[in-house]
Amino acid sequence: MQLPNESTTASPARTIEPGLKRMILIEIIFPVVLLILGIYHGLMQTLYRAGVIHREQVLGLGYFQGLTLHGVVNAIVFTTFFAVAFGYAIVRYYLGRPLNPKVAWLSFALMICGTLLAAGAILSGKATVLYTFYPPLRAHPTFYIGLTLVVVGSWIAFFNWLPPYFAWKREHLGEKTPLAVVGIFATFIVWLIATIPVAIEIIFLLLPWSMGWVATVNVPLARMLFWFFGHPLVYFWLLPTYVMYYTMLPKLSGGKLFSDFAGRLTFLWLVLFSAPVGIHHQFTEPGISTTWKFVHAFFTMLVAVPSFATAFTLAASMEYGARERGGRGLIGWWKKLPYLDKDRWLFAYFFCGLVIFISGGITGIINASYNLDVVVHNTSWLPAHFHQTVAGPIFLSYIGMSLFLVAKLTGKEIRFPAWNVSVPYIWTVGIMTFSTGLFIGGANGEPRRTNMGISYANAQSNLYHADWQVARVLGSVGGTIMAIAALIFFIVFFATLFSKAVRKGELELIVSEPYHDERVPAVQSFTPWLAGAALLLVIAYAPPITQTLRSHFPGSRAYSPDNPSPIKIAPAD
Ligand code: HAS
Repeated sequence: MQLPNESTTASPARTIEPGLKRMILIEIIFPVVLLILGIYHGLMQTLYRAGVIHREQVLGLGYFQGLTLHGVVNAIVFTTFFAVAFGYAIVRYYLGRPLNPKVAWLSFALMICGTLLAAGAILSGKATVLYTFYPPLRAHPTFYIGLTLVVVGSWIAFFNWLPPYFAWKREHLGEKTPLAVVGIFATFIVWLIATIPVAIEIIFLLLPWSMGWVATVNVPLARMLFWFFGHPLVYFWLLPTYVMYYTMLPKLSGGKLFSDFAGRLTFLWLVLFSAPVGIHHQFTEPGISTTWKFVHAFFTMLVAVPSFATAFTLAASMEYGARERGGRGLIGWWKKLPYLDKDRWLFAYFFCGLVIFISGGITGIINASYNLDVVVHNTSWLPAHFHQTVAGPIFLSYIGMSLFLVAKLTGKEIRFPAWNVSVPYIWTVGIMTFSTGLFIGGANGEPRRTNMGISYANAQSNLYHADWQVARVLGSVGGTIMAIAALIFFIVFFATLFSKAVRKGELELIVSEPYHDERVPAVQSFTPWLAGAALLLVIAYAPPITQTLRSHFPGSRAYSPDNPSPIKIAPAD
């Protein structure tokens, strides 16, 4: 990507170690290949749910098996690999120091092995537990071990970034840490906070049960530990996107980041509030008192604050850029943004994500409003909300940046540039249509995670629901448009990857200068925010976990999604 007429702010490319370059490339290409499988199963979901398919399985893979693949590949594997690869690029680029290659390859090997183990378990039908894998659905031990290896591998990558970071700090006493580095460190701090409870869940509850060492599992405790992980997980996904939005989007718009302080505050605020909110996924569950549900609802409102700040900061940054490019008037400056500029194509990927996120964010606030959530919980409203977040800004920025890094690191030109710039727009049309259908259906009681092709969307079935027809049609049309956008992306991505190099492959990032470069001491150090996060976690989770441990819930035996009776077969089968 060239940035014409921007010589004053052009960012230098870095020649990096060939081993690190190869590793970043594989960490991007491997999950993009898996994404083909993940997205195929997304399309199949919409077809089952619309009643286009009236079967329990297609090509030997069942509905719930496909849904598990869709969620695990897209939401866990693709995101974690991307965050690690992007983290390596940010740390190496901004801190300018080589990283320990042995540690990097160890992390890489663990993540690849873990993914293969988990994928094997899902494909062989032994881990049909959906991406939330909460009991009493039980997976084969290799699924849990595989996921654990992916997580441990990603931790090791983060630990590998600490020595160069501390060395940089020692050499640059009194200087501000680059904003992108603060963002990527915030990402992995949130990840560490998130993954500790899920590690406890897997090691102490799920694995012993899955190995057959214990007959039953404590479901309420497992679910609470899962959501202790599950909500910070979504900010682990969001933070790399915010790093791109704050450090690259302003420059792509032709200008500067309106406020450096807003970026730092957003990253650190998410460290503080991303975890003590998990019970907002459990508003309807018994065994948790309303007091703690209310406390988590309150904290959830606070976790949305930095996203509001982000909306205003990015709008101001884009306005500044557009006015620098000749934009005039109260509204007229919007016309000067590079929506279809083939050289600044990444702008389109970021901008479309922002547009989708307006509705994804507002529906999040609806979910968080405790009593409103009772109406939408476990309906198709939920996948509509989370596709407008994770499959909106996050997916578009991740695939855009994957293509950008691959092109830069291999020295290739983007192939089919006009198609490339159309991808985010087609995707946006698709996802808005798809989620409108799911929102309408959800508000009318249409359930999520249901093979409606054999029930509510099957005119031959007693359960047939004619009044969900509009929702079904919109959902499947939108899903098909999304699949078309993804197909075009894959063509561009692989055509670029397999084309001839036209220059030396280097690490190059887009770097925005700040317009207001404030120096606010409160956002110069992680320490007070980490202490605050620890305190909030104790306040938000110690009482409900104690409550759950003291309750006398009977343990549950294992179930599979297609049978209402517990599984009778030997434990680890
Ligand atoms: Fe959520 C459920 C609440 C954000 C993901 N969420 C989920 C699930 C997922 C998920 C995956 O309180 C389902 C899990 C499952 O399988 O059960 N969510 C929120 C709230 C926010 C929020 C309050 N969620 C996210 C993000 C996600 C994500 C981000 C992925 C990364 N969510 C909930 C709740 C539930 C839930 C409940 C459980 C419900 C239930 O019943 O189970 C907030 O963080 C959102 C704040 C965002 C904003 C938007 C700011 C807008 C911006 C764009 C500006 C645009 C510009 C362009 C500048 C306030 C930044 C302008 C251009 C023009 C043309 C105008």
